[in-house]
Amino acid sequence: AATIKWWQQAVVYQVYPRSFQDTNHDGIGDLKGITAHLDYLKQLGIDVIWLNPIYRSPNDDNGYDISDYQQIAADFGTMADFDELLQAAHDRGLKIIMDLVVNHTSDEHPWFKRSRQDRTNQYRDFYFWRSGNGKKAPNNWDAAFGGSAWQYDEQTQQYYLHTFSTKQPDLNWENPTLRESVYTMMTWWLNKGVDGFRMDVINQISKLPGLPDGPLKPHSQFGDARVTNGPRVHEFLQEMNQEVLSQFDIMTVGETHGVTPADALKYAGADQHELDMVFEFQHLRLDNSQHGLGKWSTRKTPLVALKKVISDWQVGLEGRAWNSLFWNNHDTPRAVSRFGDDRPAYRVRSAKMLATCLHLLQGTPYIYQGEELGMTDAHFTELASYRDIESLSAYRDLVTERQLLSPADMMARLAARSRDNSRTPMQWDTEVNAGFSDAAPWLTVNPNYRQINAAAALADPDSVWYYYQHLIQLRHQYPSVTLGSFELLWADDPQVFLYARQWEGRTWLVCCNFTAETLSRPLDQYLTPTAKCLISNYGEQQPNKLRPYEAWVYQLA
Ligand code: ISL
Ligand code: CA
Repeated sequence: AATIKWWQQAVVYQVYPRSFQDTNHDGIGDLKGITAHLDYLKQLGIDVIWLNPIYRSPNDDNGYDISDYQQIAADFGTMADFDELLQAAHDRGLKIIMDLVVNHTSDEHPWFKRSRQDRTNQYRDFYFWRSGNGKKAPNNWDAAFGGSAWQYDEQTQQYYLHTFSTKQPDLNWENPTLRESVYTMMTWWLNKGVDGFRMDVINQISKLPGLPDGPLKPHSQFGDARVTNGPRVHEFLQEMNQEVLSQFDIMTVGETHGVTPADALKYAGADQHELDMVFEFQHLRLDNSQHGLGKWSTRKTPLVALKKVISDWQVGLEGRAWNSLFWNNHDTPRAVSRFGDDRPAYRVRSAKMLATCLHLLQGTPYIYQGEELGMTDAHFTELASYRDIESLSAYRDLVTERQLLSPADMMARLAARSRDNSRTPMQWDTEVNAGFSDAAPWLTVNPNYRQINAAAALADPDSVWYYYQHLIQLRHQYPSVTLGSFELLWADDPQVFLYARQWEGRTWLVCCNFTAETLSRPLDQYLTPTAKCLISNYGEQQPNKLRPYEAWVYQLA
């Protein structure tokens, strides 16, 4: 039998600490709040918790701007709180992986404060400092949160590079001292006992030599900052692996925008000695704008294209690398609102359908907090409800400054795509603010918490929650789920996602109706009377029929 690594059989649960549970009445989730819910997570059956950044930060980008890698943000508690959380998790057999954000720091990090003081200090080269062309920035790159990727700094009369906000200067990985400092910091956390890292935009750490202009973006004076998959990225990751990662029994997953399955074989190939997995985003870009506005669109994902992307990843990595499986995270809309149907009549059914579709694939599934409740998008109607830097800067850019979109149009696009959709507080019960906090929460609680909350889910055997618990049990019980090969059937069907998994002569068939319609399909060619149902969201299958958002898994005889 193939040797299975522990993280190949694991299910990961992503906790966004700011929105999980407040325990000290400031409206902000904290570490003690996570510790308080470990039994809830254990009962769900997950194996690993991924924590979004909890380090000291001025919070320009909710903790992705770190001013001290070895201190806990005061909002979240203390290092003693962290140690207690880690111990309590380990006591329950749960692992914890940390977010590692080393493409950039905060401009308030001591490295950057020193770096900006003069042109010759020993930290100068930890970042990218360049003189402009006259009054123009060193190149035409755009920043992810709007405007130029270069910020002029009066003190030394040069520009620094920031591919995200001006408060997130990019680190220069060409500098060996910087790399060693990062490795030392990583080793410090691993020695503490953390079980791995999710690595933020890790495929951006090697910039193109000479930092050349990128192709002009549609409707923009800026060019595409071509910073992904640079020439030295694999060398850096192999060095990191050799010096740090390979010394510990951990799991690593790289956040890698703009990668194909072929790229993933380099980052996470079984014998590459880099990372264990990557997050790919091809399946989350299929509903992007067709008019050059990137993610700011209200389109729906076409199912045929979605199936093709997923199939390409399943087949492309089979036996050579390992997939990460996810519908949503803290940067995306909620799965049920985006790919399912969050209307009351269909929410539960479609949330279970999406869970079936994802959890039966080969790879490691990631559940984003609240997904197990079928939590929905925020559906904000006021700009003032939004907190996310990306949403606010996109509105300023597209509506206020360039007037490419009307306010109403942009509000519809924010409602469909804002990162705040998934960041609203966790809905625990029907108490004030959904039991998240008794103070005003940092981001408005979704008013649907009166119907959608953990207490209600735990009291209802038919809830989305128990369905996730069942899916996790299936994965832990049957090697078919972890190891079976994947084959897409009915590739051109625009409404049904049908695939087979094969393991040691056994075939499992996974069928998902992605629509609110009742469909007829020739399923009896597969489902003989002896086929055995392993899980479904309606009960027994009806011959050659699929009800709205019906999903099932059968073992064929
Ligand atoms: O959020 C995005 C699109 O809506 C992405 O383009 C995002 O900027 C990209 O996935 C990188 O994300 C990661 O790094 C960012 C941080 O803001 C995100 O929260 C994080 O997941 C900068 O550190
Ligand atoms: Ca708090």
